[in-house]
Amino acid sequence: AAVKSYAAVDLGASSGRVMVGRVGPGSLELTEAHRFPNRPVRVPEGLRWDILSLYAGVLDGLKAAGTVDSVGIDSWAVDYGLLDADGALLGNPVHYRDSRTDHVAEKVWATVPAAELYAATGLQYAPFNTLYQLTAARESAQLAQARQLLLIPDLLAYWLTGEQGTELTNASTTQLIDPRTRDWAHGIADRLGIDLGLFAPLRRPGDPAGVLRPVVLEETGLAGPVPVTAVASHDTASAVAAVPADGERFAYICTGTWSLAGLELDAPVLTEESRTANFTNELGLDGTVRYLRNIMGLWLLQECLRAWGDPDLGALLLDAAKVPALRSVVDAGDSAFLAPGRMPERIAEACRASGQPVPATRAEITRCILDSLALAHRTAVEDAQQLAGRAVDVVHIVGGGTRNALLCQLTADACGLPVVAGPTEAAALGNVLVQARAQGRVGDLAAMRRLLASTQPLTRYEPRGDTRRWEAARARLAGHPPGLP
Ligand code: ADP
Ligand code: LRH
Repeated sequence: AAVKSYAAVDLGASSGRVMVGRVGPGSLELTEAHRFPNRPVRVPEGLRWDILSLYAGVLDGLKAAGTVDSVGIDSWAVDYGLLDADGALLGNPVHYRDSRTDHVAEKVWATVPAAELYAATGLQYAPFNTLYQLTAARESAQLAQARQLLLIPDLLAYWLTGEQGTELTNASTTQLIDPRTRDWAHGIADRLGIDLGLFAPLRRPGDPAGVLRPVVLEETGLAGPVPVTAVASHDTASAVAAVPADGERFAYICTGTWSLAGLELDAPVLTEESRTANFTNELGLDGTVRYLRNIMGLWLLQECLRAWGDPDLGALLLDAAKVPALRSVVDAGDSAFLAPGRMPERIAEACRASGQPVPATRAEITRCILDSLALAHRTAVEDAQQLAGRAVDVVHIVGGGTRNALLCQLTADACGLPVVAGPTEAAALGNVLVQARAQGRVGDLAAMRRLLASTQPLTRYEPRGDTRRWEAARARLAGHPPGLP
Protein backbone atom coordinates (compact mmCIF):
# COMPACT_ATOMS: atom_id res chain seq x y z
CA ALA A 1 0.00 0.00 0.00
CA ALA A 2 1.11 3.59 -0.61
CA VAL A 3 0.26 4.53 2.96
CA LYS A 4 1.62 2.56 5.92
CA SER A 5 0.47 2.75 9.53
CA TYR A 6 2.73 2.82 12.57
CA ALA A 7 1.72 2.61 16.22
CA ALA A 8 3.74 4.87 18.50
CA VAL A 9 3.54 4.05 22.18
CA ASP A 10 4.63 7.24 23.98
CA LEU A 11 4.68 7.25 27.78
CA GLY A 12 5.17 10.63 29.44
CA ALA A 13 5.34 11.23 33.17
CA SER A 14 1.80 12.66 33.14
CA SER A 15 0.08 10.51 30.53
CA GLY A 16 0.63 7.61 28.18
CA ARG A 17 -0.74 7.41 24.68
CA VAL A 18 -0.82 5.13 21.69
CA MET A 19 -0.80 7.20 18.51
CA VAL A 20 -1.17 5.98 14.94
CA GLY A 21 0.93 7.61 12.25
CA ARG A 22 0.01 7.14 8.60
CA VAL A 23 2.95 7.75 6.31
CA GLY A 24 2.68 8.02 2.54
CA PRO A 25 4.77 9.71 -0.12
CA GLY A 26 4.87 13.32 1.11
CA SER A 27 2.12 12.73 3.68
CA LEU A 28 2.10 12.24 7.45
CA GLU A 29 -1.00 12.07 9.62
CA LEU A 30 -1.16 11.36 13.32
CA THR A 31 -4.25 10.27 15.26
CA GLU A 32 -4.73 9.30 18.87
CA ALA A 33 -5.86 5.72 19.41
CA HIS A 34 -5.85 5.79 23.21
CA ARG A 35 -4.68 8.03 26.07
CA PHE A 36 -4.45 7.02 29.69
CA PRO A 37 -3.23 8.72 32.87
CA ASN A 38 0.15 7.87 34.32
CA ARG A 39 -0.42 8.03 38.05
CA PRO A 40 2.53 7.15 40.28
CA VAL A 41 1.66 5.46 43.56
CA ARG A 42 3.24 6.07 46.97
CA VAL A 43 3.61 2.82 48.93
CA PRO A 44 5.43 2.41 52.27
CA GLU A 45 8.78 1.81 50.53
CA GLY A 46 8.49 4.91 48.35
CA LEU A 47 7.18 6.35 45.08
CA ARG A 48 6.59 3.76 42.35
CA TRP A 49 5.41 3.61 38.73
CA ASP A 50 2.24 1.62 38.21
CA ILE A 51 3.85 -0.32 35.39
CA LEU A 52 1.14 -2.97 35.01
CA SER A 53 -1.51 -0.32 34.53
CA LEU A 54 0.72 1.35 31.92
CA TYR A 55 1.20 -1.97 30.13
CA ALA A 56 -2.57 -2.51 30.18
CA GLY A 57 -2.93 0.95 28.62
CA VAL A 58 -0.47 -0.06 25.91
CA LEU A 59 -2.47 -3.21 25.13
CA ASP A 60 -5.75 -1.24 25.05
CA GLY A 61 -4.07 1.27 22.76
CA LEU A 62 -2.80 -1.36 20.34
CA LYS A 63 -6.29 -2.85 20.22
CA ALA A 64 -7.75 0.57 19.41
CA ALA A 65 -5.01 1.25 16.84
CA GLY A 66 -6.11 -1.57 14.58
CA THR A 67 -3.94 -2.90 11.75
CA VAL A 68 -0.41 -1.49 11.87
CA ASP A 69 2.80 -2.24 10.00
CA SER A 70 5.01 -1.87 13.05
CA VAL A 71 5.04 -0.75 16.70
CA GLY A 72 7.57 1.51 18.45
CA ILE A 73 7.88 2.46 22.13
CA ASP A 74 9.35 5.53 23.82
CA SER A 75 9.07 6.78 27.39
CA TRP A 76 10.63 9.00 30.01
CA ALA A 77 14.28 8.26 30.70
CA VAL A 78 16.50 6.82 33.47
CA ASP A 79 14.06 4.41 35.17
CA TYR A 80 14.12 0.64 34.89
CA GLY A 81 12.65 -2.67 35.97
CA LEU A 82 14.70 -5.52 37.41
CA LEU A 83 14.08 -9.13 36.36
CA ASP A 84 14.87 -12.27 38.34
CA ALA A 85 16.46 -15.44 36.98
CA ASP A 86 13.09 -16.54 35.58
CA GLY A 87 12.68 -13.26 33.69
CA ALA A 88 9.94 -12.06 36.04
CA LEU A 89 9.72 -8.43 37.13
CA LEU A 90 11.01 -7.81 40.67
CA GLY A 91 8.68 -5.17 42.08
CA ASN A 92 7.36 -1.93 40.64
CA PRO A 93 9.94 0.31 39.00
CA VAL A 94 11.08 3.11 41.32
CA HIS A 95 9.99 6.61 40.25
CA TYR A 96 12.82 9.03 39.47
CA ARG A 97 11.27 11.48 41.94
CA ASP A 98 11.63 8.97 44.79
CA SER A 99 13.84 10.23 47.63
CA ARG A 100 16.16 7.20 47.69
CA THR A 101 18.75 9.11 45.67
CA ASP A 102 18.96 12.05 48.11
CA HIS A 103 22.65 12.60 49.00
CA VAL A 104 23.81 9.61 46.95
CA ALA A 105 25.77 11.73 44.46
CA GLU A 106 28.28 12.79 47.13
CA LYS A 107 29.04 9.10 47.79
CA VAL A 108 29.58 8.45 44.09
CA TRP A 109 31.83 11.48 43.75
CA ALA A 110 33.99 10.23 46.60
CA THR A 111 34.94 7.35 44.28
CA VAL A 112 34.75 9.09 40.91
CA PRO A 113 35.01 12.88 41.24
CA ALA A 114 32.19 14.81 39.59
CA ALA A 115 34.53 16.40 37.04
CA GLU A 116 35.90 13.02 35.98
CA LEU A 117 32.41 11.56 35.75
CA TYR A 118 31.33 14.39 33.46
CA ALA A 119 34.38 14.11 31.25
CA ALA A 120 33.68 10.38 30.82
CA THR A 121 29.89 10.39 30.40
CA GLY A 122 28.92 13.96 29.46
CA LEU A 123 25.82 13.70 31.61
CA GLN A 124 24.61 16.59 33.73
CA TYR A 125 24.15 16.06 37.42
CA ALA A 126 20.62 14.96 38.21
CA PRO A 127 20.02 12.93 41.37
CA PHE A 128 17.96 10.42 39.39
CA ASN A 129 20.49 9.41 36.73
CA THR A 130 20.42 5.60 36.65
CA LEU A 131 23.98 5.49 37.93
CA TYR A 132 22.89 7.17 41.17
CA GLN A 133 19.75 5.03 41.40
CA LEU A 134 21.82 1.85 41.13
CA THR A 135 24.20 3.16 43.76
CA ALA A 136 21.26 3.93 46.07
CA ALA A 137 19.95 0.38 45.51
CA ARG A 138 23.30 -1.31 46.07
CA GLU A 139 22.44 -2.95 49.39
CA SER A 140 18.84 -3.78 48.47
CA ALA A 141 17.50 -7.33 48.46
CA GLN A 142 15.93 -6.64 45.08
CA LEU A 143 19.15 -5.75 43.29
CA ALA A 144 20.83 -8.78 44.85
CA GLN A 145 18.15 -10.97 43.25
CA ALA A 146 18.26 -9.24 39.88
CA ARG A 147 19.71 -10.94 36.81
CA GLN A 148 18.61 -8.40 34.24
CA LEU A 149 17.83 -4.68 34.06
CA LEU A 150 15.54 -3.25 31.40
CA LEU A 151 14.87 0.47 30.93
CA ILE A 152 11.14 1.26 30.85
CA PRO A 153 10.57 1.18 27.05
CA ASP A 154 12.77 -1.91 26.77
CA LEU A 155 10.77 -3.60 29.55
CA LEU A 156 7.50 -2.99 27.71
CA ALA A 157 9.06 -4.17 24.44
CA TYR A 158 10.17 -7.32 26.27
CA TRP A 159 6.64 -7.97 27.51
CA LEU A 160 5.27 -7.42 24.01
CA THR A 161 7.84 -9.55 22.17
CA GLY A 162 9.78 -11.73 24.61
CA GLU A 163 13.02 -10.16 23.33
CA GLN A 164 15.46 -8.04 25.32
CA GLY A 165 17.65 -5.13 24.30
CA THR A 166 18.90 -1.77 25.58
CA GLU A 167 18.14 1.06 23.23
CA LEU A 168 21.03 3.52 22.91
CA THR A 169 19.41 6.98 23.16
CA ASN A 170 17.76 6.03 26.44
CA ALA A 171 20.87 4.14 27.62
CA SER A 172 22.71 7.45 27.29
CA THR A 173 20.61 8.82 30.19
CA THR A 174 21.94 6.15 32.58
CA GLN A 175 25.29 8.00 32.88
CA LEU A 176 26.94 4.68 32.00
CA ILE A 177 27.56 5.50 28.33
CA ASP A 178 30.54 7.31 26.83
CA PRO A 179 29.08 9.84 24.36
CA ARG A 180 32.24 9.78 22.21
CA THR A 181 32.29 6.03 21.59
CA ARG A 182 28.50 5.71 21.97
CA ASP A 183 29.20 2.53 23.95
CA TRP A 184 29.29 1.54 27.63
CA ALA A 185 31.63 3.44 29.95
CA HIS A 186 33.18 0.25 31.37
CA GLY A 187 35.79 2.03 33.48
CA ILE A 188 33.21 4.14 35.32
CA ALA A 189 30.90 1.18 35.94
CA ASP A 190 33.77 -0.96 37.25
CA ARG A 191 34.95 1.68 39.70
CA LEU A 192 31.44 2.14 41.06
CA GLY A 193 30.74 -1.58 41.29
CA ILE A 194 27.89 -1.40 38.78
CA ASP A 195 27.43 -4.65 36.88
CA LEU A 196 26.94 -3.81 33.20
CA GLY A 197 26.14 -7.50 32.69
CA LEU A 198 22.64 -6.63 33.95
CA PHE A 199 21.96 -4.73 30.74
CA ALA A 200 20.82 -6.47 27.57
CA PRO A 201 22.87 -5.78 24.39
CA LEU A 202 22.64 -2.29 22.93
CA ARG A 203 20.38 -1.65 20.00
CA ARG A 204 19.96 1.44 17.90
CA PRO A 205 16.93 3.33 16.57
CA GLY A 206 15.65 1.47 13.52
CA ASP A 207 16.88 -1.95 14.67
CA PRO A 208 14.32 -4.77 14.71
CA ALA A 209 13.10 -5.55 18.25
CA GLY A 210 11.06 -8.73 17.70
CA VAL A 211 7.41 -9.40 16.85
CA LEU A 212 4.30 -9.26 19.04
CA ARG A 213 3.87 -12.51 21.00
CA PRO A 214 0.87 -14.71 20.11
CA VAL A 215 -0.79 -13.85 23.45
CA VAL A 216 -0.43 -10.15 22.70
CA LEU A 217 -1.97 -10.62 19.25
CA GLU A 218 -4.86 -12.41 20.88
CA GLU A 219 -5.39 -9.71 23.51
CA THR A 220 -5.21 -6.86 21.00
CA GLY A 221 -7.08 -8.56 18.16
CA LEU A 222 -4.18 -7.80 15.78
CA ALA A 223 -3.24 -10.20 12.98
CA GLY A 224 0.42 -11.24 13.07
CA PRO A 225 3.17 -10.97 12.38
CA VAL A 226 3.47 -7.43 13.76
CA PRO A 227 7.09 -6.27 14.07
CA VAL A 228 8.28 -4.07 16.92
CA THR A 229 10.96 -1.60 15.85
CA ALA A 230 13.47 0.04 18.18
CA VAL A 231 12.95 3.81 17.95
CA ALA A 232 14.73 6.62 19.76
CA SER A 233 13.17 5.19 22.91
CA HIS A 234 14.00 8.16 25.14
CA ASP A 235 10.93 10.37 24.60
CA THR A 236 13.11 13.49 24.40
CA ALA A 237 15.27 11.89 21.69
CA SER A 238 12.15 11.09 19.66
CA ALA A 239 10.84 14.62 20.24
CA VAL A 240 14.09 16.25 19.12
CA ALA A 241 14.09 14.08 16.00
CA ALA A 242 10.65 15.57 15.26
CA VAL A 243 11.68 19.23 15.61
CA PRO A 244 10.60 20.63 12.22
CA ALA A 245 13.81 22.63 11.79
CA ASP A 246 15.68 23.55 8.66
CA GLY A 247 19.49 23.56 8.84
CA GLU A 248 21.36 23.74 12.13
CA ARG A 249 20.87 27.29 13.43
CA PHE A 250 18.05 26.37 15.77
CA ALA A 251 17.49 25.72 19.47
CA TYR A 252 14.72 23.45 20.70
CA ILE A 253 12.66 23.23 23.86
CA CYS A 254 10.77 20.00 24.47
CA THR A 255 8.01 21.02 26.85
CA GLY A 256 5.85 18.70 28.92
CA THR A 257 6.37 17.59 32.47
CA TRP A 258 9.95 18.80 31.86
CA SER A 259 11.41 21.51 29.66
CA LEU A 260 14.47 20.17 27.88
CA ALA A 261 16.18 23.10 26.22
CA GLY A 262 19.28 23.10 24.04
CA LEU A 263 20.94 22.33 20.74
CA GLU A 264 21.54 19.40 18.43
CA LEU A 265 25.29 18.87 17.93
CA ASP A 266 27.57 16.44 16.09
CA ALA A 267 29.88 15.92 19.06
CA PRO A 268 29.61 16.20 22.84
CA VAL A 269 30.82 19.25 24.78
CA LEU A 270 32.70 17.85 27.77
CA THR A 271 34.36 20.97 29.14
CA GLU A 272 34.44 21.86 32.81
CA GLU A 273 32.55 25.05 31.96
CA SER A 274 29.78 22.92 30.47
CA ARG A 275 29.65 20.74 33.58
CA THR A 276 29.32 23.64 35.97
CA ALA A 277 26.56 25.07 33.75
CA ASN A 278 24.90 21.65 34.17
CA PHE A 279 24.45 20.87 30.49
CA THR A 280 23.99 17.29 29.42
CA ASN A 281 25.12 15.38 26.32
CA GLU A 282 22.45 12.80 25.65
CA LEU A 283 22.58 10.76 22.46
CA GLY A 284 20.19 11.46 19.61
CA LEU A 285 19.30 9.96 16.29
CA ASP A 286 22.01 9.24 13.70
CA GLY A 287 25.09 10.17 15.68
CA THR A 288 23.69 13.44 17.00
CA VAL A 289 24.18 14.73 20.53
CA ARG A 290 21.32 16.38 22.45
CA TYR A 291 23.13 19.13 24.26
CA LEU A 292 20.55 20.45 26.70
CA ARG A 293 19.59 21.47 30.20
CA ASN A 294 16.76 19.94 32.22
CA ILE A 295 14.34 22.60 33.48
CA MET A 296 11.56 21.67 35.91
CA GLY A 297 8.95 22.41 33.25
CA LEU A 298 5.19 22.27 33.50
CA TRP A 299 5.61 19.91 36.45
CA LEU A 300 5.53 23.09 38.55
CA LEU A 301 2.08 23.89 37.20
CA GLN A 302 0.86 20.26 37.25
CA GLU A 303 1.66 20.05 40.94
CA CYS A 304 -0.12 23.34 41.70
CA LEU A 305 -3.17 22.18 39.76
CA ARG A 306 -3.16 18.96 41.77
CA ALA A 307 -2.95 20.93 45.03
CA TRP A 308 -5.86 23.13 43.90
CA GLY A 309 -8.12 20.19 43.03
CA ASP A 310 -7.60 20.41 39.26
CA PRO A 311 -9.34 23.65 38.22
CA ASP A 312 -9.87 24.45 34.52
CA LEU A 313 -6.44 25.13 32.97
CA GLY A 314 -7.71 27.26 30.07
CA ALA A 315 -9.46 29.74 32.38
CA LEU A 316 -6.46 29.89 34.71
CA LEU A 317 -4.10 30.70 31.83
CA LEU A 318 -6.39 33.53 30.68
CA ASP A 319 -6.26 35.00 34.20
CA ALA A 320 -2.49 34.51 34.38
CA ALA A 321 -2.08 36.46 31.13
CA LYS A 322 -3.62 39.50 32.88
CA VAL A 323 -1.17 39.44 35.81
CA PRO A 324 1.70 41.96 35.39
CA ALA A 325 4.79 40.33 33.92
CA LEU A 326 7.92 39.40 35.89
CA ARG A 327 6.73 40.42 39.35
CA SER A 328 8.53 37.45 40.86
CA VAL A 329 10.52 34.58 39.41
CA VAL A 330 11.92 31.36 40.81
CA ASP A 331 14.85 29.27 39.54
CA ALA A 332 13.06 26.71 37.39
CA GLY A 333 16.30 24.75 37.11
CA ASP A 334 16.49 24.17 40.85
CA SER A 335 16.18 20.49 41.81
CA ALA A 336 14.57 21.69 45.07
CA PHE A 337 11.34 21.49 43.01
CA LEU A 338 11.87 17.85 42.02
CA ALA A 339 9.85 16.11 44.72
CA PRO A 340 6.03 16.15 44.68
CA GLY A 341 3.83 18.05 47.13
CA ARG A 342 3.08 21.54 48.52
CA MET A 343 4.07 23.22 45.26
CA PRO A 344 2.15 26.52 45.65
CA GLU A 345 3.74 26.96 49.09
CA ARG A 346 7.23 26.04 47.86
CA ILE A 347 7.00 28.58 45.06
CA ALA A 348 5.80 31.27 47.45
CA GLU A 349 8.64 30.43 49.85
CA ALA A 350 11.23 30.69 47.06
CA CYS A 351 9.92 34.15 46.13
CA ARG A 352 9.99 35.26 49.75
CA ALA A 353 13.54 33.92 50.23
CA SER A 354 14.81 35.94 47.24
CA GLY A 355 13.12 39.11 48.50
CA GLN A 356 10.47 39.32 45.78
CA PRO A 357 6.72 39.90 46.05
CA VAL A 358 5.02 36.68 47.15
CA PRO A 359 2.42 35.54 44.59
CA ALA A 360 -0.88 34.96 46.40
CA THR A 361 -3.68 34.11 43.96
CA ARG A 362 -3.76 31.07 41.68
CA ALA A 363 -3.36 33.39 38.68
CA GLU A 364 -0.32 35.06 40.24
CA ILE A 365 1.32 31.75 41.08
CA THR A 366 0.64 30.48 37.57
CA ARG A 367 2.13 33.65 36.08
CA CYS A 368 5.18 33.31 38.30
CA ILE A 369 5.67 29.75 37.02
CA LEU A 370 5.31 30.70 33.35
CA ASP A 371 7.59 33.75 33.66
CA SER A 372 10.12 31.56 35.48
CA LEU A 373 9.98 28.88 32.79
CA ALA A 374 10.38 31.44 30.00
CA LEU A 375 13.34 32.92 31.86
CA ALA A 376 14.93 29.47 32.30
CA HIS A 377 14.33 28.80 28.60
CA ARG A 378 16.15 32.02 27.76
CA THR A 379 19.09 31.19 30.02
CA ALA A 380 19.44 27.68 28.61
CA VAL A 381 19.26 28.82 24.98
CA GLU A 382 21.84 31.56 25.66
CA ASP A 383 24.19 29.33 27.66
CA ALA A 384 24.01 26.50 25.12
CA GLN A 385 24.99 28.79 22.26
CA GLN A 386 27.88 30.18 24.23
CA LEU A 387 29.14 26.82 25.52
CA ALA A 388 28.84 25.01 22.19
CA GLY A 389 29.95 27.94 20.02
CA ARG A 390 26.88 27.78 17.81
CA ALA A 391 24.48 30.67 17.17
CA VAL A 392 20.76 30.19 16.48
CA ASP A 393 18.09 32.26 14.70
CA VAL A 394 14.97 30.46 15.90
CA VAL A 395 13.66 28.50 18.88
CA HIS A 396 11.45 25.48 18.21
CA ILE A 397 9.04 24.46 20.95
CA VAL A 398 7.54 20.96 20.76
CA GLY A 399 5.44 18.87 23.17
CA GLY A 400 2.43 19.50 25.39
CA GLY A 401 3.57 23.03 26.26
CA THR A 402 2.88 24.16 22.68
CA ARG A 403 -0.79 24.22 23.76
CA ASN A 404 0.09 26.94 26.24
CA ALA A 405 0.17 30.06 24.00
CA LEU A 406 1.19 32.30 26.90
CA LEU A 407 4.26 30.17 27.62
CA CYS A 408 5.24 30.16 23.92
CA GLN A 409 4.87 33.95 23.65
CA LEU A 410 6.78 34.59 26.88
CA THR A 411 9.55 32.30 25.65
CA ALA A 412 9.82 34.29 22.40
CA ASP A 413 9.89 37.53 24.42
CA ALA A 414 12.51 36.22 26.84
CA CYS A 415 14.78 34.77 24.15
CA GLY A 416 14.35 37.74 21.84
CA LEU A 417 13.95 35.23 19.03
CA PRO A 418 11.03 33.95 16.99
CA VAL A 419 9.47 30.79 18.39
CA VAL A 420 7.98 28.13 16.13
CA ALA A 421 5.59 26.00 18.20
CA GLY A 422 4.62 22.48 17.18
CA PRO A 423 4.15 19.65 16.80
CA THR A 424 2.45 18.93 20.13
CA GLU A 425 2.92 15.17 19.87
CA ALA A 426 6.54 15.43 18.77
CA ALA A 427 7.75 12.33 20.60
CA ALA A 428 5.07 10.19 18.94
CA LEU A 429 5.91 11.66 15.52
CA GLY A 430 9.63 10.99 15.97
CA ASN A 431 8.74 7.47 17.03
CA VAL A 432 6.54 6.96 13.91
CA LEU A 433 9.12 8.40 11.51
CA VAL A 434 11.95 6.17 12.75
CA GLN A 435 9.72 3.15 12.17
CA ALA A 436 8.76 4.42 8.71
CA ARG A 437 12.40 5.00 7.91
CA ALA A 438 13.32 1.47 8.99
CA GLN A 439 10.85 0.30 6.34
CA GLY A 440 12.31 2.64 3.72
CA ARG A 441 9.35 5.06 3.76
CA VAL A 442 11.28 8.26 4.56
CA GLY A 443 14.85 9.45 4.11
CA ASP A 444 17.36 10.85 6.56
CA LEU A 445 16.80 13.14 9.54
CA ALA A 446 16.69 16.23 7.31
CA ALA A 447 14.04 14.57 5.12
CA MET A 448 12.03 13.62 8.21
CA ARG A 449 12.10 17.26 9.31
CA ARG A 450 11.04 18.54 5.89
CA LEU A 451 8.09 16.14 5.95
CA LEU A 452 7.10 17.41 9.42
CA ALA A 453 7.44 21.07 8.40
CA SER A 454 5.23 20.54 5.35
CA THR A 455 2.52 18.46 7.04
CA GLN A 456 2.19 19.51 10.70
CA PRO A 457 0.41 22.64 11.97
CA LEU A 458 2.95 25.10 13.39
CA THR A 459 2.42 28.47 15.11
CA ARG A 460 4.93 31.31 14.98
CA TYR A 461 5.42 33.78 17.86
CA GLU A 462 7.44 36.96 17.29
CA PRO A 463 9.42 38.39 20.23
CA ARG A 464 7.95 41.47 21.94
CA GLY A 465 9.54 44.04 24.20
CA ASP A 466 13.07 44.45 25.44
CA THR A 467 15.02 41.37 26.56
CA ARG A 468 16.82 43.49 29.17
CA ARG A 469 13.79 43.06 31.45
CA TRP A 470 14.53 39.35 31.45
CA GLU A 471 18.21 39.91 32.11
CA ALA A 472 17.21 42.03 35.12
CA ALA A 473 14.83 39.34 36.38
CA ARG A 474 17.62 36.81 36.13
CA ALA A 475 19.80 38.96 38.36
CA ARG A 476 17.24 38.45 41.15
CA LEU A 477 18.16 34.75 41.08
CA ALA A 478 21.88 35.39 41.43
CA GLY A 479 23.44 32.80 43.69
CA HIS A 480 21.22 30.10 42.20
CA PRO A 481 23.43 28.01 39.94
CA PRO A 482 21.23 25.83 37.74
CA GLY A 483 20.62 22.52 39.43
CA LEU A 484 23.99 21.67 40.96
CA PRO A 485 23.96 20.69 44.66
P1 ADP B 1 4.48 14.45 29.36
O1 ADP B 1 4.78 13.77 28.05
O2 ADP B 1 5.71 14.83 30.10
O3 ADP B 1 3.52 13.68 30.21
P2 ADP B 1 3.00 16.35 27.73
O4 ADP B 1 3.92 16.61 26.58
O5 ADP B 1 1.83 15.48 27.51
O6 ADP B 1 3.81 15.85 29.01
O7 ADP B 1 2.52 17.77 28.25
C1 ADP B 1 1.66 17.88 29.33
C2 ADP B 1 1.47 19.35 29.66
O8 ADP B 1 0.88 20.03 28.55
C3 ADP B 1 0.52 19.58 30.80
O9 ADP B 1 1.20 19.54 32.04
C4 ADP B 1 -0.06 20.96 30.51
O10 ADP B 1 0.69 21.96 31.19
C5 ADP B 1 0.13 21.13 29.01
N1 ADP B 1 -1.19 21.13 28.36
C6 ADP B 1 -1.90 20.06 27.98
N2 ADP B 1 -3.09 20.45 27.47
C7 ADP B 1 -3.13 21.80 27.53
C8 ADP B 1 -4.08 22.81 27.17
N3 ADP B 1 -5.24 22.48 26.63
N4 ADP B 1 -3.74 24.10 27.38
C9 ADP B 1 -2.56 24.43 27.92
N5 ADP B 1 -1.64 23.53 28.29
C10 ADP B 1 -1.91 22.24 28.10
C1 LRH C 1 11.11 13.72 29.82
C2 LRH C 1 12.29 12.97 30.35
C3 LRH C 1 13.55 13.84 30.41
C4 LRH C 1 14.30 13.16 31.51
C5 LRH C 1 13.20 12.90 32.50
C6 LRH C 1 13.49 11.87 33.55
O1 LRH C 1 9.96 12.93 29.77
O2 LRH C 1 12.54 11.83 29.59
O3 LRH C 1 14.27 13.91 29.19
O4 LRH C 1 15.38 13.88 31.99
O5 LRH C 1 12.06 12.57 31.70
